[in-house]
Amino acid sequence: MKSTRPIVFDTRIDDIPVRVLSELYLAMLRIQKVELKIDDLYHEDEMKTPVHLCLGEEAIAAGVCLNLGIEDYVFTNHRGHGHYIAKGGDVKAMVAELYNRETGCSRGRGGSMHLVDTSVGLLGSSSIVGGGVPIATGAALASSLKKDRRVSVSFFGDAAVEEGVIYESINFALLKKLPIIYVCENNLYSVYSPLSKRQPHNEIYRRFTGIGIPSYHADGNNVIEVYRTAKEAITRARAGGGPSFIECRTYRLKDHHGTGTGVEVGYRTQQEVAEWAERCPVKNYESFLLERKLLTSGEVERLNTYVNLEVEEAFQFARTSPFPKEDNVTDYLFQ
Ligand SMILES: Cc1ncc(C[n+]2csc(CCOP(=O)(O)OP(=O)(O)O)c2C)c(N)n1
Ligand SMILES: [Mg+2]
Repeated sequence: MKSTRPIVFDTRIDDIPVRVLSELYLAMLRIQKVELKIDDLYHEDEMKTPVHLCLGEEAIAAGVCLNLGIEDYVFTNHRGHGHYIAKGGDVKAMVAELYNRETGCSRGRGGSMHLVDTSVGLLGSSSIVGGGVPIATGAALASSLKKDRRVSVSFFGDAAVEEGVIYESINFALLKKLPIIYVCENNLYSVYSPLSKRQPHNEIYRRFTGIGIPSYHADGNNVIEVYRTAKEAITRARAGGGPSFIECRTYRLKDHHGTGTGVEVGYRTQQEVAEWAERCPVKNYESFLLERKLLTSGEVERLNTYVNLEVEEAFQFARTSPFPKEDNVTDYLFQ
């Protein structure tokens, strides 16, 4: 699973407003710094939730979600921190959720894999592989019937395309021309199993081209490529042109869950992780913005200071927030 290929940013970016170019950076920075802080504090065992960090995958969440409005819908999976943050979610509420507090976005009852925040259109997270896909398709059907011009995005991993429900959902979305984008974050692994041992072809999007859905692939570590690809698909969906499938190839720099790298478990090598760390979407994009003089080093420093503060505040808020009370702990749960 080598990829020494450098990230190639398109130099013709005049069509993207400078404001958007820096917002993409800010969104990725925010995701990265929150994840790094979780990584740092997880050993304290105060976050009573499994965590699946998305370090290395920041560009997909940012590149897709910055094409969406707050009224649009996002559905995510077990690796959903980045999607929640990029959709405009409240970092304080997300971190409080990991600390199981009443102030969490799911009132502390859900944890990392069950983030929900209807105020920003994050309608749900499912830890069942592929589980969010039919639900997102249903939301797109509702939008289509109501003609509310909302677009739904369903994020899932490369393992989700091994579930039958995705083919049923896409068939239905095509039939009804639903306003939905299926975004496959192909990070080359399902837990400890590499893609090459699970699927006959490593270009997932080609399979979907075969079933008739417009299918794209983008370098998932190149935020401009993801942003442009998602823009085309989302614009078409909003205009009534139906669904699209986007495969974004990427790599998670951390283990499947928790804070290791996976090297200690033995299913991948230090060299592979190091090669992909070179392709860090945030650092590479930052260098691009500096080289192109789209941001100055002073602005980069200010943004970093700003986000560091935001993250500190979020963790402070979470750790000082109350837990659900014993007599209402089962509120909001199906019983
Ligand atoms: C239906 C189902 N089968 C198996 C699992 C166990 N499981 C949890 S995450 C995961 C792998 C997910 O891989 P992928 O979809 O590629 O997402 P990634 O973790 O790589 O982001 C598996 C098999 C599950 N949660 N649900
Ligand atoms: Mg995967």
